[in-house]
This record gives sequence, structure tokens and C-alpha cells, in this order.
Amino acid sequence: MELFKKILIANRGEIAVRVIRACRELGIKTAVVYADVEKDALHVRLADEAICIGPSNPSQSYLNIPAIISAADIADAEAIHPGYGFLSENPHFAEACATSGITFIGPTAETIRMGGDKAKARQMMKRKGVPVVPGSDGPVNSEDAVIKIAKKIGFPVLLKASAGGGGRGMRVVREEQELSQAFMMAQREALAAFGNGDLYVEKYLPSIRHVEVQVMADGKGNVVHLGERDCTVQRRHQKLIEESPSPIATASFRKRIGEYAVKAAKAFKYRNAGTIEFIVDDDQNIYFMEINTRIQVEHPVTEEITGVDLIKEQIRVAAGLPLSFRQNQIKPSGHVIEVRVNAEDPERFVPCPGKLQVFNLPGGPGVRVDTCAYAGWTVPPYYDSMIAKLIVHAPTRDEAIARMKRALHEFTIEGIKTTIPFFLRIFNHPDFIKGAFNTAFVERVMNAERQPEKKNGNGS
Ligand code: MV4
Repeated sequence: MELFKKILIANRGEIAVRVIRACRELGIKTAVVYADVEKDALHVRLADEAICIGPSNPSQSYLNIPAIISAADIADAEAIHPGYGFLSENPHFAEACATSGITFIGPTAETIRMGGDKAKARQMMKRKGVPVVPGSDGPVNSEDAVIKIAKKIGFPVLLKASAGGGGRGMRVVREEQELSQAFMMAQREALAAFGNGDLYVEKYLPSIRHVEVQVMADGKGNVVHLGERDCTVQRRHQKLIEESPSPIATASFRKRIGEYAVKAAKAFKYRNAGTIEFIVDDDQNIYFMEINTRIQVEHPVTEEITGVDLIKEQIRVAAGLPLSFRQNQIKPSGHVIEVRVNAEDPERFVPCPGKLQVFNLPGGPGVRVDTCAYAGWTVPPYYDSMIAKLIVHAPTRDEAIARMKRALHEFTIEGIKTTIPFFLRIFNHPDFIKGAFNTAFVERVMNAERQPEKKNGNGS
């Protein structure tokens, strides 16, 4: 079976550039779409063809399904790569591609739909023997049902929106008196935000890490996991640093989490690159959270540690080829750390778009930069503020941290503020160096710096 002659890339920024690179190496022509304000974007310059599909507002361009399908028709592309964000997890888009005879480079619309229904996904995982946090079996449709569960598992509990995800639409309930109001508000908010008011309940775990597993599946029964990524360093559900192996991972932990991930992917009849997201408590208990049915921002961490090109593999399996590797051929080596360089004020994490007067990349051994930025480019205010990912690879975690600090020092950006100074503080922090942190780490560090007289500024 042969690969595609031409792929349309329905995205922008560094991920569009990343997909162009994979296509060029595979001998596949590329067409990209762009918003009128992005004529000078790198993805437009690097692609074989570029089609303007609308104005800056994403709903009229990068989220505009008819415009993208038309662009694929005009370009005569056989397949669409959706990247991440935008339409990448939209089952209607996957169906629209199928209807137009275009291959969607991703899982089936049905898998996307199942993954998007967090209450159902949780229920299915429980049934298949993948551990979930104690809580409801599927959605809960009344306050009384929540009370019954909370009495069994104990307070605090967490109300989560079934159509939410990534931390959106969650509410902690600390005691029974809070429940009635919390339930109604959470339901109303979920309905307004996602058009679906379904909620489910979990025991609230106060101290956790976020550890996810990359999987790759060909839809012919082959499912391989490519190790974990620890994404615990985040702020307000925005990941800031990702690394592999997880600093907490022992050999038995890695075996366990990998097996859970493969079991989960098989239950979803998975095809494509995917991520199984878990939370891990202080006793190393692993709980399934969500499945992400797209390529993720942090995929280079796994590419560097395994040597597998995940974008090429996505394209191959979408073309109907079997996976090009088996589980026993995946041999993770060394330690990889990625940071997301955002055009943001590092004190307050607010977007800081503008013109890049200077943009000098780090290099040398073990350094990779995935970016859409260049000197003279203006970061547009309409999209995500991430302008580059800096990924370092070294034999050990300590060496990876030293290499990251070296690379951050080399990285010179002038004209806008970026998160680089923030990262230098983190990589010098004793708790980061020890690997001893949970999801509250960033807030704790920022509070401690704001109130230096307080020794324990954890905000609680
Ligand atoms: C939780 C939790 C504590 N207990 N579930 C937030 C994102 C979503 N995927 C799951 N999230 C959480 N679920 C229970 N039962 C705490 C979080 C959470 C979190 C999870 C991963 C990474 C960062 C986080 C930050 C705050 C809360």
C-alpha cells in the first residue's frame, strides 16, 4: 500500500511546520490553510501550497469545517492532518472528511465521541479493569445520587463535567452542605460551556501528579505504548514542562502504567497516535483520567526518548499500513525534558504578542527546537501564545537539567516577553531537581517568591 500523494494540514504554528517536515521526508506534497493575517507565517512559507480560508477569528478559519473541506478539494489532497487543538477532536469534522472521501489522519469519529464523553469513558475503563478513582458509575443525574456516592467514598468529592476535560468544569465539594448548590452550579456551567450538563463524581485526591502514556495503534489490533510523560509542572491546567521518564517512575511503575494504557487503547478500538492520561497519588496509585485522541503538543518528548517519528507513524497507519514497530522494539533511552516557550509575561502568564526583533535559537548536542517563529515575525494575538518548544535529551535527568539551563541561556528572544526566565527559576529549584513536586508546585513557587518572608507559602 502506498502513502498519500498530498496531505492538507488543517492547523497553524509549530505543529503545522512539524507535519510539513514529516510529509517532505516521506515524499508527500503538502497544502496548508491559513487565516488572512498569517500570510507571513512559517507554515505558509514551507508548504507546497497555501490556501487562505478566512479572517483571523478561528471560528471563521481554522475551525471552519466547510472552508477546510473545500480547501482539501481544491488542493486535491487525499488526507487531512488536523494537528492538535482546533478540529483535531471534533467527531463532526472526522465525519465530514469521510463524507467527502478524504482520509482523516486520526481515529474514527466514534472513538473521538467515546473519548469526549468522560463519564462513559470512565465507566468503560472500570469495566475493562483499568483503575479509576472511586466514584460514580457513569453520569449522575441527581443530587441524591451524588450524596449517596459521597457518603460511601467520603468527602471531599469532585464534580466533573462529562463533556469537559483538561480540568474545565470541575468543582470540589468539601462537605454535604455545599453539595446542593455546587451540583446545580456545575450542571448549569457544563450546559452553558459544553451544551451538555451531565456530571460525574470522583473522590477528590488532594496531592497528585499528571502522568500520561503515549500509545500508537494501527486499528488492526496492534497497540504499542511508547512510555510515559510526566506533565505535573503546569499552571491552571496549562502544561509548562514535560519530561520522560517520570521522576517517580520505578521499573514496576512503568510496566503497570504501560499495561493500563494498552488496555485502555484496546477498549477504545484505537487507531492513530493517542495519549492515555492518568493521575498518580502520593502512594503511586495510578488512576485513568482521560484519553486524548490527537497528537499532542508534548509528542517530541516521546520521539526523542524512543527514536520513533510519531507524525510519520500517524500518516502510515491512516494510509492503512500496520505499525512499523513492535512493543519489544521500543527501548527508551536517557532523559528528555521539554518546555513550552510562550509569548507571555512570566510574572503573570498573560499573553504578550508582538514583533520578534531578535530570535536566536539554541543548538548543540541533544537540543531540539520545534517552532514557527523567526526574527522579524510578529506573534499574532488571536491564537495560542506558544511560539516554540525547546526539547533536550541527555543520558540522565541531572544532565538533561544542565543541558536545559544551557539551552535556555542561549535562547535569545527580544521584542516580546517570554516564559524563559520563569523556566530558569524552576530548573534551579531544589524540589524540581529532586523530582519532589505535585500539581500545586508552580503556584507554590510563585507564592513563595511574592512573599519571601514566609517560609511555607503554599497558599493553604
Ligand atoms: C482530579 C484531581 C483530583 N482528584 N481528579 C484536572 C485535569 C483533569 N484531566 C483531571 N484533573 C484533576 N482531576 C480527582 N479525583 C485533580 C485534578 C487536577 C489536575 C490534574 C492533572 C494535572 C493538573 C491538575 C491540576 C489541578 C487539578
